Amino acid sequence: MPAKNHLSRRRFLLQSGAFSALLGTEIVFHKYLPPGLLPVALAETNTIAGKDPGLVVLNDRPLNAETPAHLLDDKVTPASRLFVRNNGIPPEAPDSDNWTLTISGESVEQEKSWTIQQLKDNFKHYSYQLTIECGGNGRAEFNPPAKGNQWTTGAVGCPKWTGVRLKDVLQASGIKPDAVYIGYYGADKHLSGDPGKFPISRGVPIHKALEDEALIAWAMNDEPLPLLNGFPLRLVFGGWPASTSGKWLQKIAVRNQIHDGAKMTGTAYRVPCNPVAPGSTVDETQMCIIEAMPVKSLITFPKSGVSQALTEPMLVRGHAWAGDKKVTRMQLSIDFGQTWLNAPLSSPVNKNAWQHWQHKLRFPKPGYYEIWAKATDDTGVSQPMVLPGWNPKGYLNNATHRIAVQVI
Ligand SMILES: Nc1nc2c(c(=O)[nH]1)N[C@H]1C(S)=C(S)[C@@H](COP(=O)(O)O)O[C@H]1N2
Ligand SMILES: [Mo]
Repeated sequence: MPAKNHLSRRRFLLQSGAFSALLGTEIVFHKYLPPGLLPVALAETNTIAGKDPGLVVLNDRPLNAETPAHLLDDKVTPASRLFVRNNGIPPEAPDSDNWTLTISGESVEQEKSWTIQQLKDNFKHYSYQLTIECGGNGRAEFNPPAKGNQWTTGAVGCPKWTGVRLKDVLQASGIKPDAVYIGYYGADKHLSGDPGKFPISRGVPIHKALEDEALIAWAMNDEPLPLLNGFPLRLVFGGWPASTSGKWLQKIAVRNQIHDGAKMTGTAYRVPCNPVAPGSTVDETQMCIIEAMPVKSLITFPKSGVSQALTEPMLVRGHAWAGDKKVTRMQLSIDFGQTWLNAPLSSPVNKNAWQHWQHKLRFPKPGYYEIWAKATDDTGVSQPMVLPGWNPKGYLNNATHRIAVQVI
C-alpha cells in the first residue's frame, strides 16, 4: 500500500489534536494550520520503535524505511540506523525461548530442529561485520520508473552480526552431494492474510551458504536482533542482495534444485542476463538471478547541502563495498568528474564488510560544488557515473553518490 495511507493516518491524528503531543510542544498557531497539511517536523521524522527518527518511511504496509546517507556515518551501523525492508507482516512477539529452526529439504540426510539455546550450545559462535543491501536500493532513479519501494541510497548497512556458521549447522544435518541451493522460510505472514502463502522465501547457492561468513545470527552489535530486523533469528549473507538474508528464520530447506520459493521466480530479484533498452519487456527466460551486489560507495560526512568556508579544508568520508569482492580504489571529484583524487581507503575487517575512506578537500573559489564519489573493485570495475543498465524491477543501481556543497 502506498505511503499516502501512512500520511492520512497522520492527518487523522492531527484532526484529533494529538500532534502537539507527538511534537512534544504546542503548535502555537495550530488554528491556522491548513487542514491536511503535515507539520514539517513530523513529515521528516518517523515513530518506528527502536529506530532513529531520521529514517525515512517509504511504505507502512508492509513497513519499509531507509536511512539517509549522513546517518550511516558510523563504521559499524547501529541497530537504530539499519534500514527495514519487510515483504509481509512480521510476527508480533516471537518467543525466543521456544523458537526452533528446522533444517530440512530433499538434500539433507536427516531433518533436524534446533532451539536457539541448542544452536548456541552446540556450535562455535562467530561475529562478522557484514554489509547487507537491498537489491532495489537506488530504484528511485530509474527511468522509466520501476514499481516497488522507491529506495534512494539508504537500503544498506553494515552492523556486526553474531551467531553460528550456517555450514556448521547444515553439516550437522548431513548435506547430500546433490545439494545445490538453500531456501529459507520465516515467521512473517503474507499481506493477504493467507496462511498458505509466504511473503518471501529466497536463498543462495550452496557455495555461498557454506562460506565462513554465512551466519545464522541472533545478535546485532552484541544485542538481540531488533524485531523488525528479524528477532530472534535470521540468516545473514553479506554482499548479496539482502533479500537472501531471511528474517524470523524458522526453516532452511537444502535443495537439489535452485530454490523455487516466493520471490525466487519470474522477475523478482532478477535482471536481464544481457543489457536491454530502457522500458523493454524482457522474457522471463532471459532474466538471471542476482548474485553478489556490485561495487558501490556512500558519502556519509558531511551531509549534502553543507556550507564550507573557502579557507578551511573540508573533511569528507564514507564507506565503500563490492559484494564478494574488495574495493581497491576510492576516488572523489569536485568538478563533475573531469578530474579525480584518490582517497585513502581502509581494508575490510573481514570478508563482506564495508570499507572506510576519507579525504580532505580544498575548493578553488566560493560557489556551488558537488562531490562525487566513485569506488573501484579488485577486478577493475568502477561505479558508473550515471545510471547502470535499466532493468524491469529497478535493481542494482550503483551509480556514484553525489552531495551538494556551498563554499563561502
Ligand atoms: N522473513 C523475511 N525475511 C526477509 C524479508 C522479509 O520480508 N521476510 N525481506 C528481505 C529483504 S527484501 C531485505 S532487503 C532484507 C532486509 O533486512 P532488514 O529489514 O533487516 O534491513 O531482509 C530480507 N529478509
Ligand atoms: Mo530487499
